[in-house]
Amino acid sequence: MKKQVVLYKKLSPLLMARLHEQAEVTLIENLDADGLARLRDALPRAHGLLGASLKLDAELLDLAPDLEAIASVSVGVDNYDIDYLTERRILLSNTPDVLTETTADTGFALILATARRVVELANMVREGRWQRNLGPAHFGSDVHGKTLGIIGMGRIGEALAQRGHFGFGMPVIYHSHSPKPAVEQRFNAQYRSLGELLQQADFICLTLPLTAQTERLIGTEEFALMRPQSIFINISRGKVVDEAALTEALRAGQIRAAGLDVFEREPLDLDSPLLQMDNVVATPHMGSATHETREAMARCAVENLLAALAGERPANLVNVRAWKA
Ligand code: 8YV
Repeated sequence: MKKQVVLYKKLSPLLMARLHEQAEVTLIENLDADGLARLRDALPRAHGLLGASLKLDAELLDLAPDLEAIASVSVGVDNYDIDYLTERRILLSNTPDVLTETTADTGFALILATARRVVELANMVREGRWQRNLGPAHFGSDVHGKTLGIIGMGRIGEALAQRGHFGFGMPVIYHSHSPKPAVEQRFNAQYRSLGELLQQADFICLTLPLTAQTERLIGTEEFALMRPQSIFINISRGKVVDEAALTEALRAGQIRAAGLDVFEREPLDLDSPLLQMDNVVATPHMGSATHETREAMARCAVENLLAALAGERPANLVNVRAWKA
């Protein structure tokens, strides 16, 4: 008897075929009101779930008494109740390694776009406002040789350090829950307390997960430590930052600019004050969003799910305590 799998993220034909070999598949293509109703109708039959960007809380998952595994097409798992899943022995897996390089590329895209005012100046060309050679009013800031500060030295933080050190000759300083000797050796990176990093870095990049400990880690006090020429980059989760404090820091000139791929509420409201500022580059949570990487993530999630439904330990098990001894 094939297991019942509910997908709330569309997969490529190749991966759909892979799933159909092993499971009965219900696809919920959109998570609009109708899609969510269809998802709730499908949960009572579900043994496995696969998707991303949906908060799967106890209220919803109590509708799925036979659920064995959830495969998230993401590295972040802040939208899952890990304790609830572990208590129910539901195996949660994610897709950590396959998106590291692409997400770090996004981080550097934001560093360069924000420092060199790429969006603002490209729009000036597009709108016919390029009338003469650029003067100081339109100059950006250099990236090469500046101090790269990384908060959260995991896989993505390391990949960012690699780009800064080898690609742009940037001194790298970092803050993490513990020192990383291997990173220090590879990239001549130096550990700093959070306060020291905020005071010393020219680029301050958030690459840490959203947890109870990191929620609103960067707020009014932290922005006050930053230098007026510093540039703030967030490719982690919006809720790691107090967005009102960020807006005020930009308005007050406490920081020069911000490159943001994630926000407290997504999609970002069109009336957000962040969208009224030329020194803010805002992108739509595009961190891992390339054809190659999203297919690799989906492939990883499918294999994680099929392994779990076959009684095997998934390669990327998040809640290890849920795995039977
Ligand atoms: C996307 C991400 O949210 O992996 C994550 O945690 O934030 C991004 O890659 C995810 O891939 C949505 O499919």
